[in-house]
Amino acid sequence: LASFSLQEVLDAFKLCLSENKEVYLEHYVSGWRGLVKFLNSLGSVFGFISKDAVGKIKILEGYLEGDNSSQYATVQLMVKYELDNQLVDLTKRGNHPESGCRTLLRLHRALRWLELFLERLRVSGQDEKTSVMCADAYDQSLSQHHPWVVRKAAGLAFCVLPGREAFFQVMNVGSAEQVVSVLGEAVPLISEVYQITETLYAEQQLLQLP
Ligand code: 1Q0
Repeated sequence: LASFSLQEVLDAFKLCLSENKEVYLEHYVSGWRGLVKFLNSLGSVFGFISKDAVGKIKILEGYLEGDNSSQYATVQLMVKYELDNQLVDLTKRGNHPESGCRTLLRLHRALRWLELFLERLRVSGQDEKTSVMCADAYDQSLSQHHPWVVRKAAGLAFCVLPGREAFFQVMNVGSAEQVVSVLGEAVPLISEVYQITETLYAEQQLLQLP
């Protein structure tokens, strides 16, 4: 099993955007696969998070490999296809609890957390705690979509995150300076992918999908 590399995740998110700023689902999913690898290397405390992410990745992979795969080439195509064919539960859970739209929305919300967390890491000083950076990013983003019990469990998991130095080592890109420089490249990329998806979902009023 190949070990995690931040560069690999960065490459996947780079490949995500087409020339006319559409988001390729294949590379989006592959970026998440890389992130899950990272999460798994942090230990079993993160298992409940990793399990949920893997479940969602698998759902999207299913569409990518399924009979209608051409309709899932980009997020833009997926949204149009699923809406045009009434494949999305819009107001309450019903016949389509695993639509591509609602599944991607969960990862999309998590991508905002990632953007905030990586930016905090990038500008952090040597003595700053990853657990605090992670919790702050979570409180500003994903936590709003989670019930109390999930927020509680997430908070407990953050406490056992490795320190900044060990964290940088697991990223596997070299010295702290190199990590900071790769993060400087990664954050704007992730941010752009996030913004494009956010705008699309807002236009289609999909930001609250059950
Ligand atoms: C490094 C620490 C990682 C912390 C991840 C923060 C997210 C915490 C989320 C905890 C919730 C997970 C439990 C399940 C929640 C679901 O209810 C929820 C909604 O789905 P549904 O189907 O019930 O409506 N699911 C989600 O909100 C999706 C959560 C996905 C989280 C995916 C996190 C992947 C982790 C990546 C590690 C990134 C490490 C960053 C540094 C690496 C350098 C690039």
